[in-house]
Amino acid sequence: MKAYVFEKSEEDQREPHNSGTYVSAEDLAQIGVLYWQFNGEDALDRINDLAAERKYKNRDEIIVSPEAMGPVYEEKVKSFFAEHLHEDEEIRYILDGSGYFDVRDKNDVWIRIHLERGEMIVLPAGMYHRFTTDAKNYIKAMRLFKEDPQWTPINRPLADENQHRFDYLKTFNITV
Ligand code: KMT
Ligand code: NI
Repeated sequence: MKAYVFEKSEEDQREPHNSGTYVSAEDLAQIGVLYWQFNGEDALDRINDLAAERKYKNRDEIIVSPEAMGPVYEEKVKSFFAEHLHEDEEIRYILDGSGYFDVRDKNDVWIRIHLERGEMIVLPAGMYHRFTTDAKNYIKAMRLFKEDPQWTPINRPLADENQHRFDYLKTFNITV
């Protein structure tokens, strides 16, 4: 995992946009982002333990790549990159490939989190974020859910008035 302040530029969203200002896993935990690395033979057991502990009952797998998605790939990549939140956690385990999860910090600054195979992330309900593949254009991820898949994105600014947004801000002491 590598996390840093996203530097805005005219480059494609899949380029690194690395400002050189790095952010630690502890900093991410402060805004409610959880992170683990599960590699090796017992990776699946450890995911299963975490899923049991945190009551993630369902899961599926997704591949985001031009090969898997065909001509709609570019469109999909753009839609994942629209700033949004969910009313439930967003839980991802990277099975293969890599990609960027961008999250808003307490000052509404974009933090870019690069994840690779074996890494797992939980974004809290109500946190604004977006996703993109990186320049390799390939990620395979396990998506876990507390209940039935309920990951409808609610885009900004519509979600500004959402109760899950208010709850998130309150929990992490964020004033807007
Ligand atoms: C998301 O939430 O944007 C996605 O599910 C993208 C694929 S998971 C790496
Ligand atoms: Ni999302």
